[in-house]
Amino acid sequence: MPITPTSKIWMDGALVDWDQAQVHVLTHTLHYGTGVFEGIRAYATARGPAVFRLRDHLQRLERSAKVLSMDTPYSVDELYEAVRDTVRASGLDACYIRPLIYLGYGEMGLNPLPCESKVSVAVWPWGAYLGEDGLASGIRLKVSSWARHDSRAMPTAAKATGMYINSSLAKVEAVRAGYDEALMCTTDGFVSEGTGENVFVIRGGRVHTPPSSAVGALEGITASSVATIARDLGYDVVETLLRRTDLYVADEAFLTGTAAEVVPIASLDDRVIGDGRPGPVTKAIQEAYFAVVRGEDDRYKDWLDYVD
Ligand code: PPE
Repeated sequence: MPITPTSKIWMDGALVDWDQAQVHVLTHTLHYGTGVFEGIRAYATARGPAVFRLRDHLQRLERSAKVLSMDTPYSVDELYEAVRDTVRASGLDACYIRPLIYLGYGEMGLNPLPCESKVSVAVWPWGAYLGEDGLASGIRLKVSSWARHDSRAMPTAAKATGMYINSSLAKVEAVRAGYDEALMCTTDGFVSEGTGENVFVIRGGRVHTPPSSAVGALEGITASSVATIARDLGYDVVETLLRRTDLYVADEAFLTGTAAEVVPIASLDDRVIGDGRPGPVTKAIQEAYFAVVRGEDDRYKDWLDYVD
C-alpha cells in the first residue's frame, strides 16, 4: 500500500513540508542501518485524536538509542510535543506515527561515534496492517527458515533499523510462499515473534506469550497492554517458552503490534488453529483493545495522550 502523504514532517526541531523532508545519499544510517525508530498510533476518540502510550514509545526510543550508543538530541518531553504537533498539523483523526533517530551526513565508516544524530517524526494514515480481512477472520502464518536474531549477535532489545533485515527476509519468504506473515523462532527453535508483532497462544483458557528477552523478541507495548487487558478480563497470562507445535495444538493464537493491532492467527504451517476462526478469548481481547485505544474504557485513560 503506497504511503499517503500528509502536509508536514517534523525534522530536527521544525515542521517542514512533506516533500522537503529529505536526506543526502551519504547519510550514515542509509549505509549501515545505524538508526532507531518507533511505530505509534493515534486513534480517533470522542475528544479528538489520542496517541496511544506515547511516553512509553518515546522512552523505548531513548533506550534503543542508548543501546546503539547514539545521542538523543531531544528529551522525551520535547519529542512528546513534536509528535503532538505533527499529528495536529496533519489534521488527521487517526494515523500511524514514525519517529526516527538516524545518523546524518558528515562522517562515514563503521565507527558511528563521530556522527551527529538527526531526528524526524512523520505521520500518515495507515489502515489494517495485515488487512481488514486478517483482523476479522485471522491470518495464515508460516514458520520462517530464517531464525530470529540471536541476542549475542544483535541487540534484540533495541528497535533499530538495521535489525529489520531479519524481519524483511522472513516476510518476503512467507509472502512469496502465499502466507500472510512469518513466525520467527530462535536458533534453538523456540517461538520468538512475527516480523513486526509479538505472539500469544491460548490453551485451556490460559494466555501464554514467550519471555521477550529469552527469545530475542521486541518487548512490545501492545503486548504489555494486551496482557494487562487480558488479566483484567479475568484470564491468566503467563510468560513461557513455546515450540511451534504449541501453536499447532493451541485453542487460539493471535499477534499483537502497534501497526498490526490484535490479529487472530487462523493457521500455522497449514495446521488450522482451533476451528480456524477467531476464538472467544481472542475476540474478547481484541474488542477490549479497540475500546481502550478509542478512549471508550475509562480504566485505561492514562494510556491516551490527547493531541488537543
Ligand atoms: N516485534 C517486532 C519485531 C516489531 O517490529 C514490533 C512492532 C513488535 C514486536 C510489537 O511492538 P509494539 O508495537 O510495541 O507492540 N513493529 C512496528 C513496525 C512495523 C513496520 O512494519 O514497520 C509497529 O508495529 O509499529
